[in-house]
Amino acid sequence: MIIKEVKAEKIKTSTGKDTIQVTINKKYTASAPLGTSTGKHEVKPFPAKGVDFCAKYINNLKELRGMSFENFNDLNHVEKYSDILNGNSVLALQFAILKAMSNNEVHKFLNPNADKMPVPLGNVIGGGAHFKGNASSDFQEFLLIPRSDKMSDNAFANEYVHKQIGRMYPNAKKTMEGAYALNFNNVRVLDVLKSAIKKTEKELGFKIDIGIDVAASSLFKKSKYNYKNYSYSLSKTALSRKEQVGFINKLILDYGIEYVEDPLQENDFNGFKEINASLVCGDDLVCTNIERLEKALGKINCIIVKPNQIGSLIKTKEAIDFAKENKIIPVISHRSGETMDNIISHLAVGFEIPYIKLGIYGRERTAKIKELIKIEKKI
Ligand code: 2PG
Ligand code: MG
Repeated sequence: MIIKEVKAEKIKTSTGKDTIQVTINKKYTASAPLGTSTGKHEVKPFPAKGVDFCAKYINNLKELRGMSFENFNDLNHVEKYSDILNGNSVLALQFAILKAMSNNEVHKFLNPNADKMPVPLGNVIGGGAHFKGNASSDFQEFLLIPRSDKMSDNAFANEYVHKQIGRMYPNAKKTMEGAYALNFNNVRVLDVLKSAIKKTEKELGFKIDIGIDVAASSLFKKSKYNYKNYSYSLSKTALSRKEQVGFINKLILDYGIEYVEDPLQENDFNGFKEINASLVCGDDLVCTNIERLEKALGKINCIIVKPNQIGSLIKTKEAIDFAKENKIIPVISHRSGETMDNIISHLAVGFEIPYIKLGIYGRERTAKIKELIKIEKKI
C-alpha cells in the first residue's frame, strides 16, 4: 500500500473534546479517543500546541506521500513523529494506515486464522469521575460479563440488563459511557445489579458474571480512599489502604464479583496482590506500558489495553504479547471520550484478545458492538 494522500482534521469525541481524525487515500479513516479518568503514566495525547497544530503538521508532511506500507511492523515508520505530535496523532495515523493496508479488513490482515470472538464487558451502571456532579455511585463502572459462546448473544444480554435498569429507574441520568448513574452506595448498586442479572439469566439461559472498575486513583486523596457513598457502615467516608483492601475483598465474596479493575491507586503494585477476585486487572496501574507490566508481574493476572495510553500500535502489540507470554489476560478497552472508529473491535479479534470492554449505549459504543457482530458472522 502506498500513501498517495493524507488528510488530518480536528473532530470531537463523545465527551465534546478535540481529537484527531486521519484519512488515507480518501477512503480509510481513523481517529483516536480520549480518556477522562486518565492514568498518571499515560503518554500525553496531544502537545501543548493542540490538535490544530498536529493536523496542520500531518497535512504538510511531504515525506508521508509516496511511503509504502506492507506489513504490521511497517507502522514503525511513523513512530518518530511522536516526539512532536505525541500519542493520539501517531495512533490515528497508524490506525488509518492499517485500515488502508488491509482494505478495512483489519482483523483478517492481522491474523487470517483468527476465529475467536472476545467477550464484551458491558458498562451498565457507573459514576465516579465519569459522571459530572455527585448523584452517582463512587465506583466508576459496574460491568456485565455475559458467558454465552456467541458474541451476539452476549451483546444482547448486556443490552437487556441495561434496558431493565432503565425501566427500574426511568429518571436516572447516564454517565459519559452511557451507563446509568444511580445515586446509591456501591452495595446497593450491586443488589440492584444482582437482581437484574438473575432475571436475565433465567430468561436468556446463560450466566452473567459481575465486574467492577473501581478506578481507585480518582478516590485517592491525602493517602485515603474517599467515598461519598460508602456502604456497610454509612458513617465511614475515608478508608485506609488496609480498609480498602478489606472492603473490596468483602464485596468480591458477598457478590461473587469475578473481575476487579484498579481496586487500589495507580502506584500500589503490592496492594493489587491482596485482592481475591479471579481476574485482578490493572488499568491506570499499567497504562499499556510494558515496563510497568513487568513490575506488575505476580501482582495482577489481567490488564487493560488502551492503545492511546501508550500512543503506539507497535508498543500496544508488544504489551499484549508480553502479557500473554506471562499468562496475563489482556482486555482491550474503549475510552470514556470515544469516536465512531471501530478499529478496537478488529484489534480484539486479530490479536486474539479474550475480552473487550465497551459501553452498551450510545452511537460510539454501538458502532463497535455492531462491528463485532459483523465480524462474528464472517468467521
Ligand atoms: C477506564 C476508562 C474506560 P477513561 O477507566 O477504564 O472505561 O475510562 O477512558 O476515562 O480512562
Ligand atoms: Mg479503568
